[in-house]
Formats: sequence, structure tokens, C-alpha cells
Amino acid sequence: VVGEAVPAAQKSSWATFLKSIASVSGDLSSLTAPPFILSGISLTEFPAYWCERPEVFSSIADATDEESRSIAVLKWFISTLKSQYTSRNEKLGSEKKPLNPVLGEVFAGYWPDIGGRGQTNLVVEQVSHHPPITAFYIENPSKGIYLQGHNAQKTSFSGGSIIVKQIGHAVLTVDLPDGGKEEFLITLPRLRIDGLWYGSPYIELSETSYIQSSTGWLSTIEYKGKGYFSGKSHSFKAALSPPGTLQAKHVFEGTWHQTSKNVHTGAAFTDVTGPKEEVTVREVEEQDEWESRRLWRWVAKGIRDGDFETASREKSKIENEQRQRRKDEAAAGTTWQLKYFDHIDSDPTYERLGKLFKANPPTEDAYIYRHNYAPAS
Ligand code: CLR
Repeated sequence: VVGEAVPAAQKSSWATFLKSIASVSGDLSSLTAPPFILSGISLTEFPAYWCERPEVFSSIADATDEESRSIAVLKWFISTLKSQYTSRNEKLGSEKKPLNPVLGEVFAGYWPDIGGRGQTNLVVEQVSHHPPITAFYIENPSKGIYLQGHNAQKTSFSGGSIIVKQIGHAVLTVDLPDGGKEEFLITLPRLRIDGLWYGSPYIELSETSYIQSSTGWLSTIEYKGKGYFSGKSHSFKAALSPPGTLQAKHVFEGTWHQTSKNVHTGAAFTDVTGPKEEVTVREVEEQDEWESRRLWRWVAKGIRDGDFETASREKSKIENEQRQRRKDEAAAGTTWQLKYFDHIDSDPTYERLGKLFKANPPTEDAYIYRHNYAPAS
């Protein structure tokens, strides 16, 4: 019988859910899961994880040469992983199933300028519903740092775990004092969701992801769980190699949810044991109807209060409204227009930088931010 962490009344529906995961491959978003595993947080909120340590992000601008800039970008990237992959466990007790965003859903906010770090703004838009694709743009204009990306997932089931291949990539652009700019292509790690049988899912990262700078510097980041490298879960090892060689000049090792150090010098590298800073968003009452927390407020409240009847009724309302919208568009011969992004079939930055480390696939599409959002202050 399944699951210590599964409430008695939901054990059979959890078993059914696990069976359906095993048989449906590709997109889990539309599977119905038992209430105890629902989170009430929309997937459009997730890109905020890229900036929950705003100082680490803004300090990329302090680097004075190509080498130290690549180190700063790697340091920031590693420092985002704890938020990205363990924060639901901390906040909600385990990994949970997020709300599946509707097409056109928006999540926007900012991290205020404190101590001269500059204000950082965030705009997220759900650019596809089926399959779910989320585009995001994060900028710290006073520091000249811009992050643009999109993500989608392809899931499969293997050995009792969900394997999540992340589709999409991010590009970080840094303005240089001489008027030029440096670009960094960031690929996304592979996830394994373990602990399903017990009803307490958690994420482990696996395989390799890359950060390729336009200067040629390349970070190759390897992820391992329990029993590898240090033997600890959430371990990584990152090698930074100069242009034109794969010989590492710097190697960093540790756990991405705690601390890491420079393997050669022993110097401290990342430390995410201190507090993080959640994004500031407008009050729900001030948000417009497309904004995540407003759109999903009654569903989220139902989930929070354990009133799943209300949650599912409110969810159906939203889904029916969406279906009607799509029908109306089809009848009128129109298509949905994105608010903040333009879709391109092939991202030239991905192609150009991806070539340097033989990225697979060699080309990817992208969503380009249109600079038409007025950030709050
Ligand atoms: C989205 C992009 C973020 C990092 C991230 C973290 C957790 C991932 C999420 C992404 C995609 C959706 C995800 C989630 C963990 C669980 C959830 C894979 C990659 C799936 C859809 C839900 C599985 C259901 C079980 C938990 C029961 O930058």
C-alpha cells in the first residue's frame, strides 16, 4: 500500500495518479492529482526564483574582466538552484503540483533598490497553454544586466521517478562600460522527482548544464545526488574553462542548497544558507484579471483552506472560460496575441553560442521581450 505521507482518504487516488503518470508521457500538467499534492501556486511564478538573491545577480556588474564575469555569472546561477528546486519542500512540506497557467497569464513584480544594488524587474507571460510554455524577462537596468528565457518540460517515468527534461534556455546579457555587451547562454538541468511512492516528492538534479559566454569562457556544471562526488544529495561540480580549450582553469564543488568552494584554492564560492528575498508583487486587489495571483485567488484559497470543492469549481470556471475563448477565436479566425513577447523560430544567440560547446539540440526557438511593460516602483 502506498504512501506514509498520503492522507488515508487519498491513498487510492494517489495510486491512480501514479499509474496515470507512468502511462502518460510528455506532459503531466493536465493530469488530475489528489488534493494533498496541489500547491495553489501557478507555474508563472517560478521564474522569480532566478532572482531571489538580488545582490548576487547585481554583483555580476562589478566584475571587471571576462574571466571574473564568467565566475560571477556561474556563482549567481548556482545560487538560484536552491530556490528553483527545494523551496516548495521548505514552504509546503514537499514538492507539489503547481497550477497549470492559462494562455496569456502574467506574473510581474520587482525587487527594490536597496543599498545601491539597483531595482530588478520581472515580467512573466504564459506563452503557450498546451504544451505549457512560460517566457520571462528579468532586468536590472541600472546595472545593465538582462535575463531573457523560456521554459517547458518533457516528462517521462522511470524506476518509480518522474524524469523532467527541461526544454528552453535563458540568455543573460551584460552591458559593458565600453558600450559593448557580453552574452551568456544558459542551459537548464535535468530533474528527477523522487519520493513519489511515499507521497513526499522532492527534486534531485542530474546530468550536465552549461553556461557559455560570448567571450568563449564555458562553465560545465555536473549534478549528482547521494552517493556521488561528496556522497551528499544536491551536489554539483562546475568547471570553468578559458576560450578554445576544455581544460578547466577553475573548479568549484559543493552542494547547491548550502555552500560550495573553489577546489584549487579552498576559497568559499556560493553560500545560500542565509535568507532569500521573495519578489514584491502588487496587492491582489490592484492586479488586473490576467495576473496570476488574481486569476487563481479563489482556487488558491480553496486549496489553502482544504476546501477542495470550491477549488475545483473555481478551477473549472477558469478552464471553461479559456475553452470558450479558444472557440471564439477559431470562429472569428483570429489568434491569441502575446502581450510582452515575440516568438522566433530560431534563436540566433542560442545557435551562435551553442555551437561553441556543441549544444544539443543545435537550434531552439525563443521568446523575445518587447520592452512594453511599465515596471512598478
Ligand atoms: C519550472 C521552471 C523553474 C524550475 C522548475 C522547478 C520545479 C518543476 C518546474 C520547473 C516544472 C514543473 C514541475 C516542477 C516540479 C514538479 C512539477 C516539473 C522545471 C510537475 C509538473 C508536477 C509533478 C507532480 C508531482 C509533484 C506529484 O525554473
